[in-house]
Amino acid sequence: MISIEEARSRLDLAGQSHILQFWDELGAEERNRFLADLSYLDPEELRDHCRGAAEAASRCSSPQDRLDELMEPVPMEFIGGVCRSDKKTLDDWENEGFLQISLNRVAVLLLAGGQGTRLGVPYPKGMYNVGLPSGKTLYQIQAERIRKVQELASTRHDSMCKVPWYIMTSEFTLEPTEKFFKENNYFNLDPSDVVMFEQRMIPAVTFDGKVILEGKGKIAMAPDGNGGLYRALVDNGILEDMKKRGVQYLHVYCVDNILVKMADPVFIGFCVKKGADCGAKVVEKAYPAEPVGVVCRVDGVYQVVEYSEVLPETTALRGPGGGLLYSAGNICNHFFTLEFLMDVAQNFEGKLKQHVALKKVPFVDAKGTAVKPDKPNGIKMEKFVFDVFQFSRNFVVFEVLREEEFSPLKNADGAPVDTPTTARRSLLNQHYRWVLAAEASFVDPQRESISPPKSGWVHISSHLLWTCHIFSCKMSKLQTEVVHYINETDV
Ligand code: UD2
Repeated sequence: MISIEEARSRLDLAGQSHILQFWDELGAEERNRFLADLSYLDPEELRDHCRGAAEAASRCSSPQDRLDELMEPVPMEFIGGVCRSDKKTLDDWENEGFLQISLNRVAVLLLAGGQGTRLGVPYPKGMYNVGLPSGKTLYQIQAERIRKVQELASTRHDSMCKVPWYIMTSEFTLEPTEKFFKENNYFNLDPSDVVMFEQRMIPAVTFDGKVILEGKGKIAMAPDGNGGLYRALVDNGILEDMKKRGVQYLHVYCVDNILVKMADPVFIGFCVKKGADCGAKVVEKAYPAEPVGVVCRVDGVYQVVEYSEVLPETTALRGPGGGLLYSAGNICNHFFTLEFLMDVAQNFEGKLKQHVALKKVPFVDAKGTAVKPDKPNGIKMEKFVFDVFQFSRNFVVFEVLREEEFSPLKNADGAPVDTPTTARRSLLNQHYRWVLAAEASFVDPQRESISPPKSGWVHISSHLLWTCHIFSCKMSKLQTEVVHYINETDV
């Protein structure tokens, strides 16, 4: 740990000496903790970060920084996808995906370092229970899907395969996530196959480039965005770990999509067969203001333009057929080869764009009084996970059906979209469709036949918890054709 003299001289160098303005008022323990935090700050990096943030914030609303004029939609023929392909092609991709999984070449990587401010719960989003009859949390649903995909690949190829689960957390989410997994016995996954690591945190800055103090002895820090992944992979030796395990392909996804298909064999197989080093799943955008980025070309290069960085009039543009011109909605489901990630780590990480987010950051004022601002007062700089697409040599896009693959949990109930209620309904509706597709029949507890329940009422679960009892399904059909991603065998 550094001394107070050293801290002062570093902060002077960075032009941030105000950080120690309350030093004399701190107790011994607080001082130690503060110095420990300060010892991680490199003065030059801090100076550049603060300057860069203030400059970027002053520019961010200026027209020359906008990409709207340079955007072009992705040509339709470039997009592969579920609806555009026949059964044989889809089967081929799925077979390829399962083969790669069975050879232990596929891992999943969860981005779970976000603070989940919109949902407003004081714990990591993955621990959220959306109110399914089984009471399963997002983490449990994801863990069970990993077990299921491992099981299916193992059965098909007579192997005992593993799909390691890498989980990127942040200072906010690491401890509770670890505790939650331990308390839940890692949801019956092998703990050595669940690898948690932490992304970096960076200081929030005022509009005039000063680090914000959250307390008298505490800097307001925030995770460096989900594009902090690439530094975190290096900081924590994760790329080596992947290499050691023989992993070649990564499915990277975000925590809050209740319908996420873990290590989706069709998507993996599609990307592998196309020889892609990088790929993105998309759904057709539902409405112009939907908060998803769009995959498009900017100056001829494929990339995602985030919803927060495009003008409303651009998102509302219509194509010749009347649909949205920019309709390839990013759902934060990405494919990367390990080789590509290594290339990014070595050659491109430093070139990733810093995005500006203007936020309400609680702070202490000059008198040391805690203030909760009611309008944005601070700048948080973030990198985005998809900003590496531009460095890809062979980038592919894969379109999937929204009702099968995308229903994110972003907001608390009461909001019009992306709430616990909408997420729960999406999953239950999907199970209902699966059961109907399997030609199941529905019976009451006395085994009397009843008419099918309403959609949104069927929940297939390993614990046999559903609102309506289902006894006489054609199980072989249900298992082989429909129940690919749930951990269920005993309906
Ligand atoms: C993300 C996508 C957006 C769209 C949407 C779909 C990005 C930058 N944007 O927007 O284009 O696909 O999802 O739901 O990917 N996270 C971290 N560390 C951080 C910040 C976030 O791990 O510092 C994780 C977070 O825990 C979550 C994921 O990244 O799992 C996406 O973050 P978000 O929910 O804040 O992103 P959103 O909805 O603005």
